[in-house]
Amino acid sequence: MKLYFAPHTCSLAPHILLHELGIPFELARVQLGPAPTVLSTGEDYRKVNPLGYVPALELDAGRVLTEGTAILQWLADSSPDSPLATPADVHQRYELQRWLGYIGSELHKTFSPWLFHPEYGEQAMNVARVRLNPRLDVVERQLQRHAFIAGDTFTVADAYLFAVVSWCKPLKISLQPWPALAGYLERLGQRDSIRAALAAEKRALAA
Ligand SMILES: N[C@@H](CCC(=O)N[C@@H](CS)C(=O)NCC(=O)O)C(=O)O
Repeated sequence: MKLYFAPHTCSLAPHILLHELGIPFELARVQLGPAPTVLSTGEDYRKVNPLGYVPALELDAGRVLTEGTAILQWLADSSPDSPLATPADVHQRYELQRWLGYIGSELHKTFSPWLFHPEYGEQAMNVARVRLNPRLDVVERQLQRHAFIAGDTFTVADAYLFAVVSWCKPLKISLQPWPALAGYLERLGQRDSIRAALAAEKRALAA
């Protein structure tokens, strides 16, 4: 199994999950930009994902899965005995879907143009910054009531939330208004899976 990734992006989420589940995998680093390429080969990454987005997961059968939330759930369900597999309980299942949708459309895609597309300009970035506040408020309220984003146990949505909200630091967004979120990031940052994924990203950047 091969994970196409780029350091400091949402591909951190499936990277964390691969460690969490103990699934053997290799990494292929993608250089994001106008013409994304897999650095080690120079090959055009759009052959893997036509939009040039990370993450993509090459399955052992050679098929490629794109879209972060599908990858996360595919990985979790490929270990059906894991507590990370899709919950059987209908309420829990849709609570998880709710948060995956929320993180993807309300958080990730508010941050994303700002981070990866400076051509959107300063005005778009200022709008994104303002729009983030009420969206982080929603997360804060949930984390005041629960240890994890979809309830009281770690789920695939936590891997995704961790990856996305970690962007606050490089963007110099203070987490002071969201203390439960700040504590959550601190706590999750101690997880072995997250430490291992971040260490691998660091090694990739240094290589
Ligand atoms: N819909 C895709 C979006 C993934 C995405 O936005 N990836 C970002 C990194 S976090 C990216 O590759 N951006 C490159 C670009 O926008 O050109 C998914 O959810 O997997």
